[in-house]
Amino acid sequence: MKDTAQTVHLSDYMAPRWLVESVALTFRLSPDATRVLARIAFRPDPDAPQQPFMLHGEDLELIDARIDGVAVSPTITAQGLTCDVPDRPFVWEAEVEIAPAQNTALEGLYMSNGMYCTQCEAEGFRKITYYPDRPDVMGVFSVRIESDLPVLLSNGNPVAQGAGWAEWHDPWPKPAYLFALVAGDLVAHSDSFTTMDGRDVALNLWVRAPDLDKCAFGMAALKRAMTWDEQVYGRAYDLDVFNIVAVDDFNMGAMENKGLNIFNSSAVLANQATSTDTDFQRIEAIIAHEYFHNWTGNRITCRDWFQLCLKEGLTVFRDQQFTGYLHGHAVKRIEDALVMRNRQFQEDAGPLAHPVRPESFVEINNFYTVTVYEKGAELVGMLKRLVGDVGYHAALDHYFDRHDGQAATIEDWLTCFTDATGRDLSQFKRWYEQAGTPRLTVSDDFKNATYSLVIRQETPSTPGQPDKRPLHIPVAVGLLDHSGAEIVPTTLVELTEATQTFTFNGLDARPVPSILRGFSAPVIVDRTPPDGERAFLLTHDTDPFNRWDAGRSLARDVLLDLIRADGGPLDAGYVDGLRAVLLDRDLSPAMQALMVALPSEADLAIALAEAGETPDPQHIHRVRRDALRQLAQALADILPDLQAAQRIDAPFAPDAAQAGKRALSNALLGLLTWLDDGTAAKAQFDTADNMTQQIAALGILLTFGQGEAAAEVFYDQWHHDRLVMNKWFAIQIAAADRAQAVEIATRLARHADFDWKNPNRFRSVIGALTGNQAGFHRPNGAGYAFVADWLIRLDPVNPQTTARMVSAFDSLQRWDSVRQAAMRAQLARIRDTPGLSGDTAEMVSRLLT
Ligand code: B3K
Ligand code: ZN
Repeated sequence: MKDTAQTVHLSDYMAPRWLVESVALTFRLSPDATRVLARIAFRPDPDAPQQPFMLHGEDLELIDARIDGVAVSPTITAQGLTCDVPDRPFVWEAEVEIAPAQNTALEGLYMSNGMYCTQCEAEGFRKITYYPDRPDVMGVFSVRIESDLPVLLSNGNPVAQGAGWAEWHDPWPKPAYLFALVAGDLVAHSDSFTTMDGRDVALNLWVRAPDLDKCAFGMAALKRAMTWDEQVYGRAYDLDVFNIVAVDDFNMGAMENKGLNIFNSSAVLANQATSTDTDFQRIEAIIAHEYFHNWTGNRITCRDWFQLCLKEGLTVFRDQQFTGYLHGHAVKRIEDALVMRNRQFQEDAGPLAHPVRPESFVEINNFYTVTVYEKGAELVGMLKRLVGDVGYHAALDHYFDRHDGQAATIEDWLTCFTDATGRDLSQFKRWYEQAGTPRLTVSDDFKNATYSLVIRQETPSTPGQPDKRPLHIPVAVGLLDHSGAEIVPTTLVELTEATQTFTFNGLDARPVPSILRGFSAPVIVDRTPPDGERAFLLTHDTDPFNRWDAGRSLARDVLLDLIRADGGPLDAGYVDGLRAVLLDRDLSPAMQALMVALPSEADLAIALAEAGETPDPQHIHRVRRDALRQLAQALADILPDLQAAQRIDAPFAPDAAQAGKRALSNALLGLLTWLDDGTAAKAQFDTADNMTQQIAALGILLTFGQGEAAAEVFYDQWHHDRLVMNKWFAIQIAAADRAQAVEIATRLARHADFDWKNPNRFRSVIGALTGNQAGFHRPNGAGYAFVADWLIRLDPVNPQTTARMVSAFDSLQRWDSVRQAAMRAQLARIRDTPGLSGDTAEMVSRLLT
């Protein structure tokens, strides 16, 4: 345990004096007394500044230490150990004892259902042995595992095995955070892949025997990802085996350990009966993401943890491209923009705001955020727009050629773009350094056949960054005439000044502008469109993203008006627009499903707060529900036929075309339920042969207060399946009426199947309540108290998952003074808990400042 929280600063970076040539580890596995023997060949880097020899280590019992075979007595500190060493290459040997069965934090070596597994990123390797646990120290690892368990895995290629032991060797130098070990009673779903360089790779997905029927989709997704990375980035796999292991107890989605990816079972196991289309898409994306890390993260890693976005932003961007290729780029862009607007913009606007490359941290695990990941990916996308596709791939080729085998920085990355394209990116670099979401205020004018757009940019201050400088922002613009024809196709204008004017000459009439096409930059556009413009764009915009966005912003304004007026009739123009969308045969069902979805309750609260008003979550919930009722009644004549038209007669496939139809069908079913008293939803629940339709029907019935019996049937059907049970817990809370959500969560937290030490199950109950806005933000503070109670209980067991969920309080500035005070009181209660972890303490203190 770290006893004093220390802030680490980017500006303090110092190159390591002691480099690792090779590491040989032996594990003698035992639940309460595992012995780890390490033999590490160190050499001094003559170019690095002199520093005392220090190895990180936490919760280790040192049995024995030697240098070049001679016993030494290092000084043990809270962070590790120091020792006098010769100023020349030497061999360090140490034996330590650890207790994986007692490791509930799920970081380092731990146990899950009788199997051993590891999670080392970011700083978990120091809980396994004493080591320079920093990403710029890369070594070649050999591993021997001794255990009676049948399957013994580590990184790299298998070398030899016998009864009770196995040896592995990873030829690629790597930082310790990519180390992994698994030992368990597992079976493999196996396949193979031949790379473009002719290497035959054995592929294995290791699971517990009852899960073998949930492996085929993940394996197929892996092969699609391997092919795509060869075709699009020219990157092939570089070992003889690629192993994936599914683990039930895992703090996040998955981990890209070299040659041995470890996955939360919810992020890899799937089949038609137990998984929704959303699960399939998420699994495909995560498998691709971890696989893509093999180049962007593993072959080229990060110099230090401040550079986290170097691997995460780029790898998210790559997995977004991959999903877009499989599921349609327009639909994917909308999904990604929703994540940015609903989650990242909120982080950027609240007390947890930080730059994509943070400048300081206490606990790096608290910075695996939507800002580092998703905004980090947006920065890659902007670079690509600025330099074009050819420039982008030239820059990436430079990056892979120059930095292979290195631990790199954002400076290295940007230099590759400059060298490949000649573009000066010094102003663009501010995106990495400056937190907050830029707001573009746009006005326009038409005179003498010239249309001008005046764009002003402003980034609000964020914690620690009161003053912001102008950013280099790519804004994609198109102009339409009044018949909907495109008179200026998508054009990229580059905003670099605080205010800039862009002109388009030789136009016959004032055009209709379509601004920020494809969501070309992660910014907020502030513009009051003339009456009718959004309805026009909803019907005519040739850019699918902006077409959707026009409908979305229209819907938001319609709902905001209703909220302010405390109800009333739904705007007829909006209803007509939606009707046209639903009847438009040129739109895909997936796109129609996105367009028919109303802005979420959180969306509406955010919009009100942005307008300087104080949202009332219960009121928003009521008005939005009434809007849905009105929409259903207004579209009553077309809903049944439309829904019937989405029927799929072909056998189930988790592909984009079928998923789009099911998404639209379920959206329509939600509306139909206002009209048929749940008959169609009940029928769908009873007859569904796939989880997408079964759980959607259950959710709808629960929303209408008719789901109790169905929830029981569902439990009887699925209580043996832990992944489906996570859904069962979560949906009852997510769909609960505002007045009952806390009570339902309280009841479910007493359920015999609520295993709160399992992060997935904890998130399914406690996390689900934080996602039910009207339920969590009850004015009496019961939601806050319930969540705080559980966070206080979980913290000593699993600080990482606790700290992550504390961010549910991030929205506090949005609410009225009573709710704010109640939220602060609960945060203070967490803060004052004796023995609180450093992880949670950092989050709470950032929220309370
Ligand atoms: N790199 C891991 C995340 C590790 C999180 C450590 N707290 C998964 C990923 O982004 O691929
Ligand atoms: Zn990642």
